[in-house]
Amino acid sequence: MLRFSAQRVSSSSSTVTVADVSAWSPEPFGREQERNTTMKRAFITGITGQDGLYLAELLLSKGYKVFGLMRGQNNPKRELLERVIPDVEILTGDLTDLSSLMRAMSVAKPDEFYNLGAISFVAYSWENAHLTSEVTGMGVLNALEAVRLHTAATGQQVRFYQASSSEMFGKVQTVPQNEDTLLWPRSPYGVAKVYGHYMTINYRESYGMHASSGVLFNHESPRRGPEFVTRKVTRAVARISLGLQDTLTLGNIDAQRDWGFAGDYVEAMWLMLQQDEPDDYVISTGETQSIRVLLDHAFAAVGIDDWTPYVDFDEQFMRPAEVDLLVGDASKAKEKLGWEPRVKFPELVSMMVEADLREQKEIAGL
Ligand code: NDP
Ligand code: GDR
Repeated sequence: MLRFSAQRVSSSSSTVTVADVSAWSPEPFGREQERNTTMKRAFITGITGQDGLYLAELLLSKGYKVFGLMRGQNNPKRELLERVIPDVEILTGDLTDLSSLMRAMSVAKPDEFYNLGAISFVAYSWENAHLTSEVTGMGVLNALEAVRLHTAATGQQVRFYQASSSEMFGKVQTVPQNEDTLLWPRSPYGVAKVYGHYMTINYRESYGMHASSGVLFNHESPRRGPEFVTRKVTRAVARISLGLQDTLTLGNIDAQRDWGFAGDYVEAMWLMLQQDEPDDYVISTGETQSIRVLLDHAFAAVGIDDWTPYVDFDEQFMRPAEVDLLVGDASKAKEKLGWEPRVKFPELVSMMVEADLREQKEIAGL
């Protein structure tokens, strides 16, 4: 194994605590829009994921009746859903099974359909390219078809949100990236997302569907899956500081991402579906950081200034093709939706380290 050398970039003190995370409650962006949503019905695929949980909480807080699609006959996350969002009605189904989506639609009868379900781990998509194409790509077609067929059968109009991704920009053709930037995906996941993105636009143009696509840049939280780099780092830092782990092994720490807070980003999803006209929007902070800077902030949060003794390199975490520099321009979302990110990167990292410290102490009985 190789050890990284640090390129020191300023770190900042923590300003957001775990208490702030649990106390996070959305300040509405548009009070007028909020008043009009009483008793609306929403259907969310990907309800067990990071965004599904935050979005369900947001919609419940606005008075929605929320339905969530959960896959598998014994999904281990059912207990989490029942504990965190007990008011959500869970329906079983799978994005690869159109008839299951149709059945769920007939129960949920949603005014709004949020398609968040996907195989979302980019690194995994090279090893499971076909499956990723089926779920993350063709799954969008199934979701759109479920909406189209439901509307044809019942006359109910359903607004549709597709979770598109900055990964579609891949080998970036302009910096920063906006809604007009040429898409050049660099992973099977990115290619599948491009398919879903254009299929969403096609259904809007072909059938007049209120279908919007949010091109979201990376967004993180204490609920982020531990396979993603931010959570992998914050969890390891918590464990290292508690003496539960010696080192952390990473791949390309020079990659740069535009990282925001998931709680902010689900508000943008909701705002898109409150507009009279469907459209596509980039959602980002406009600031990019390398993984080196992430390491600076995360280790600083536990009082460690020099992280080099704790961080190793392993080739297995390198990707066949990398997305080197992502930074978004969300000015359209700011202008048309009135949306802006609220949590800054240093606060986000502190929030995640704090949450992981608490979780690791609990697990270890400390
Ligand atoms: P997660 O990986 O946390 O959640 C993915 C969800 O998809 C899980 O609920 C998972 O269910 C579900 N899922 C997987 N396979 C299927 C399937 N075959 N049928 C139905 N559901 C399935 O992702 P996030 O919450 O972070 O992201 C939400 C969406 O936004 C995804 O589409 C992602 O690609 C996209 N996105 C995310 C960004 C981010 O930075 N977080 C940025 C841009 C886009 P299970 O728990 O059972 O596996
Ligand atoms: P990403 O997120 O691929 O941008 O996709 P991830 O956190 O996995 O990787 C970000 C960058 O970190 C580099 N990296 C490592 N990544 C992981 N996971 N593990 C490591 O050990 C490691 N070392 C370095 C990666 O090479 C990469 O450059 C996320 C997902 O949520 C997608 O679903 C979403 O569409 C995009 O964000 C926007």
